[in-house]
Amino acid sequence: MAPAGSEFLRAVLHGLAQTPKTLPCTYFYDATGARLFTRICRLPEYYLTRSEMALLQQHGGEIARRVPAHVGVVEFGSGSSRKIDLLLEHLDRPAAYVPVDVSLSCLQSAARALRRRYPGLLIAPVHADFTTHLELAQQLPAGPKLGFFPGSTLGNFDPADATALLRRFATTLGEGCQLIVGVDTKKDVCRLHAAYNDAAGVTAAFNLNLLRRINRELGGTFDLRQFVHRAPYNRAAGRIEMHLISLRAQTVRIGNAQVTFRAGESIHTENSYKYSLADFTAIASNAGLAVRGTWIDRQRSFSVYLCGG
Ligand code: AVJ
Repeated sequence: MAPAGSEFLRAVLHGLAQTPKTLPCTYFYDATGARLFTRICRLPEYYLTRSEMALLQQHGGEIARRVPAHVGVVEFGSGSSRKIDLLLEHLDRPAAYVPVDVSLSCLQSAARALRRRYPGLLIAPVHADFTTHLELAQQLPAGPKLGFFPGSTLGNFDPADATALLRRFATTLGEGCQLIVGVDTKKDVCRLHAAYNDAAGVTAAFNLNLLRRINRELGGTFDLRQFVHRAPYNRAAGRIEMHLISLRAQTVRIGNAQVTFRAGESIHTENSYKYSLADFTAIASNAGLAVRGTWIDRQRSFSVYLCGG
């Protein structure tokens, strides 16, 4: 098998050869990036995590009652697994919990904590990128399956990819599965903008850390002072876009390759799509899933959907 680093190199060189330049947002989450993301989740401006936790706290029991007993739970992009508790505590004798994540350190510490808290529950972590084809049959006992995809991670995918991803989750989970998806809502642009342009600059550091990671892991020569974070809302597309803007004309080396930037040129690092109820229902239905339950808080800050095949 090729070392994981060469896949990163290939993705980076591919993205930076595009017009406009892009970098894949999956690579935000090295150890530093994961730590910065945890700090983002605690920012006063970043309402997403708090709103979703509150929804799950408030409605976890009601959601769990719609799920059969002995369900095998798969969480796609589980990170620190801090939300699954709000379901596990209400589910009727779940058969297994399978966290899937690219960060091995997150996965291991989450599994350790969950094993302590639920000594009777089979915890079977899978170190993988959830966007790739997943074979979970060995991890999961026979019986009904529940997918869990919180945090508005779906927002990272454009509508066509989001549809394909949900369809793939349903295939992985199998006939008769259910899927809980948490997505951010369309709302006042000022609130959206503040959440991705926080006063403390943590989101900027998170975005710039991608360049730091390229420097460290791929022998890059990015000067982090020569790029700035921008995160505008693209109203037509219904998404926040994260960019790194080159402050001047410059050439950067990455291993043996060279990449040149114009002054003001952007690297588009992330999309974060926002969903109305109609937007989400359309994506789910194109993926062959029906929306069976919808939970939205009073301020309409965030939404949680229960889908079924
Ligand atoms: C983890 C993809 C949901 O889009 O809000 C946070 C990532 N980027 N601040 C999001 C993120 C900038 C986050 N997701």
